[in-house]
Amino acid sequence: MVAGTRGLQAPSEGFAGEKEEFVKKLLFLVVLSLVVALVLAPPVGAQQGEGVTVRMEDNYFDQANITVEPGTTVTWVQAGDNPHTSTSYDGLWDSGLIQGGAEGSVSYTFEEPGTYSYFCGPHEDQGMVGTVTVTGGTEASGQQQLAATGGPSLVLPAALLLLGSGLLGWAALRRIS
Ligand SMILES: [Cu+2]
Repeated sequence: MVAGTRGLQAPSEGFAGEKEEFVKKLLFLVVLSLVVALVLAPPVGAQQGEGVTVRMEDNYFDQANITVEPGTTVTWVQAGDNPHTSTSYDGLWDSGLIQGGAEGSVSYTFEEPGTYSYFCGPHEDQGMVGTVTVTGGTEASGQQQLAATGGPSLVLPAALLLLGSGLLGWAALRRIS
């Protein structure tokens, strides 16, 4: 009698054990997809307040034409032997003459979208000029920013994966009980 009961229970216990293993794997998948979704989620405002440095070489700006996001602070640093300036054509900033070898610099924070041109006083006629283009202000650039941060294109599949895993886990639990 006792032996017979054990004989009946043994296989069913083994079967239940396999199902438990299956549910554990599903739960692992759910947790994994949750972690993936968190990792892929774009950090909000990561580009805000970023700084960019442009070096004043002899006789050129090392990054003569740059594109930045609104709120970016650009700093021009004297890196040459000749005296240089960074001077906005629109009068927005002017470093004044910075002697060669000096640690001089000038910074300007760009808030409004647009293209800003500047030059070096002594070397403008040698082509020591540059532009800072600030993105935004149009539909197209807004979409580009979304794509650049991974936006909804990565979050949506992650959410679907999470939902699918959850449904599978729920179905497995219903089968067991
Ligand atoms: Cu110069």
